Amino acid sequence: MKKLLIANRGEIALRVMRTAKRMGIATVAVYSEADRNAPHVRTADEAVLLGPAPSNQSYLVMDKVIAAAKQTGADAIHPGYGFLSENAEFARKVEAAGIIFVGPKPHAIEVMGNKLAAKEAVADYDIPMVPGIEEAITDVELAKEIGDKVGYPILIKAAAGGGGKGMRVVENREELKEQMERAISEATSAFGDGSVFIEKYVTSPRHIEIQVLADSHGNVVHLFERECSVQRRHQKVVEEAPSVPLNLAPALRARMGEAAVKCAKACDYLGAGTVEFLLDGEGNFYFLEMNTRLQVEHPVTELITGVDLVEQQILIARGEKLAFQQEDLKIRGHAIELRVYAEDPLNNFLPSIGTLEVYRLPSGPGIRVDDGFEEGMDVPIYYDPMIAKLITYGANRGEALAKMREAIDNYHIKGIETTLSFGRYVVGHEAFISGNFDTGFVKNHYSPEAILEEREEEQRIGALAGAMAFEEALQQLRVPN
Ligand code: MV4
Repeated sequence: MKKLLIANRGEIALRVMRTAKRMGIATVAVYSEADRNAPHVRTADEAVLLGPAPSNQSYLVMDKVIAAAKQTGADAIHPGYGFLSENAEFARKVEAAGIIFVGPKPHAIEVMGNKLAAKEAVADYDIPMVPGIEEAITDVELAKEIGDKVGYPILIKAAAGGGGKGMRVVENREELKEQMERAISEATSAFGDGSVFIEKYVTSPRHIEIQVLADSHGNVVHLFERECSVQRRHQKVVEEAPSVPLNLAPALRARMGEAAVKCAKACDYLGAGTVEFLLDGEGNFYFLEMNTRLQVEHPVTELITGVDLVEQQILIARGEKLAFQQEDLKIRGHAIELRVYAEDPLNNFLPSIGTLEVYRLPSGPGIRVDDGFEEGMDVPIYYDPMIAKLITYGANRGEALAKMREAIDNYHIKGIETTLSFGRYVVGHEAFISGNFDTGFVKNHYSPEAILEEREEEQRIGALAGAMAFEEALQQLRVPN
């Protein structure tokens, strides 16, 4: 691999380039008209314009991306996350063009892209799954039988869904018919595939995911867990590694890690992937789905393991053997990531567009910022609203948390609203600090008033401090020495 095209934009394009450059690999950026002046374009050795701003005319056009690789002589393509990263057809086209796809084989992407196919693939591997059915269902009478068997509440999920899209909770038998008809019609219009299936609804679970790496020589390892329970409408807000409950239960951690490795083996996985589980209050865990890409929150795993996941992706894509085994991997310290979105937490998280009039980063030991913006830039409306990831590291969770609070306070953004204040509220909340929280955290603990109250409190303290300093200054004036 001599020249890598990064089929993405923003922070993840820069993140991939950083490692490629360190490995002596030349980089090619692709960009849309809205991203002409974006840092990822300037950072790359070469850049190719794909087309107009909307992603369906630029970053999502497979043939344009592949043509850009051919034109520049790139011998590999890294898809990042989002866009074409979990598109089996794209992976197939890249391979057919004689270019290395830095990611799994099309087959694994396809299998894991369908939740029912995924369950079927891992069924023989002794991986715990939520009670329910493993096939598409349309018959309401049959659904009622299943509901009675597993017990209410139940959850109807779309086979082609994922990330929470197309899910419906059914509280009792009487609601089932109506909810099922809705779920089928929603899935048909959203995914062009009306297949739905049923699971028992696990109430108040934690969302724990396990990072895996698989090489082309049959070696698979896991790199422990990430705790991703703090989400707002299926959008992650804060992620951390390791997870508090798994720190208290090393045997459970080992079992979850082994289950994740089995998932990777079940679909003949290659590269970096993530297996999602639900963990209930009794220490039961259940397979949810496998994400066949590098994830947004991968840095927390990098910080606690010392492994550069992009480097591993590249080495694996080159056909090299993993240089370490499971026993070589250890958790060291604690890492927390806060996603900074251009959204207004005081106004129902509405996208906030505009110019970054002030954009100053926190820095220092234990602080990492992965971003794709600079002071003076506009935040375009066409793409994901995430502008940065603020990641902190400490010897333990308390230190990582203290660093996070300090880093948020030293992150200065003016010109747009961001979710920094929301993040500050989360990491200062007693439930988050205690580690005793689940996927209901935001719903149970957040309201815009909570941020406003915190702000007023800060202002009161600020005013008080000012008044005290003034008094002190007066005293000094009165008592000459
Ligand atoms: C569930 C569940 C409870 N029971 N499945 C949401 C994302 C998708 N990957 C699966 N999701 C869930 N599946 C059963 N049987 C609860 C969720 C869920 C959730 C999962 C992870 C993180 C946040 C969540 C928020 C609401 C619901």
